[in-house]
Amino acid sequence: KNQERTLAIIKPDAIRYLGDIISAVYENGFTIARMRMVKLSQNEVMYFYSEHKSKDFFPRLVDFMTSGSVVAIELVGPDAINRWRSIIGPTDSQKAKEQGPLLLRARFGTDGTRNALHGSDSTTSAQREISYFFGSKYGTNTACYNDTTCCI
Ligand code: YYY
Ligand code: MG
Repeated sequence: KNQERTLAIIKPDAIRYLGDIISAVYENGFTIARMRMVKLSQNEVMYFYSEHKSKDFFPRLVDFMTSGSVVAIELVGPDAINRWRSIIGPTDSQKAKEQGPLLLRARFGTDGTRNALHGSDSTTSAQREISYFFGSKYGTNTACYNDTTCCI
């Protein structure tokens, strides 16, 4: 009861820590519903992060997220959305290191871009992001950013 779903992403800089991250997921009482490894194209990343398209860090974010494979994980658990975000810590891994060495972005991330992990920030984002990676045909992300050939 009170079960909620959220979308976690293990980013390219943290793929080498896949095992430790999966352990942390279960140690914190989450269940994995679905999981998928994928190398995203630039257009796929631009679409996933389109809320940030006008930010100065956007090109850096797209470069980083296309620098290697990612693992998308559909997490299930009580208060999953907020709890996963509080376990990973603040966006900037340097800030996470100041807040506590056990935060996952402190353990596995480096800076404000290479921060190891993603977590949905609301039920609306969680639904959108889960369908993005796990929707029918893996292709519900049809409105890709400025490109129709990018659907995963
Ligand atoms: O939700 P969260 O990932 O914690 O941060 P957002 O503000 O949504 O930014 C998404 C993503 O963009 C962040 O995980 C890293 C990157 N980013 C960046 O490279 N530089 C910034 N100053 C802010 C965010
Ligand atoms: Mg965000």
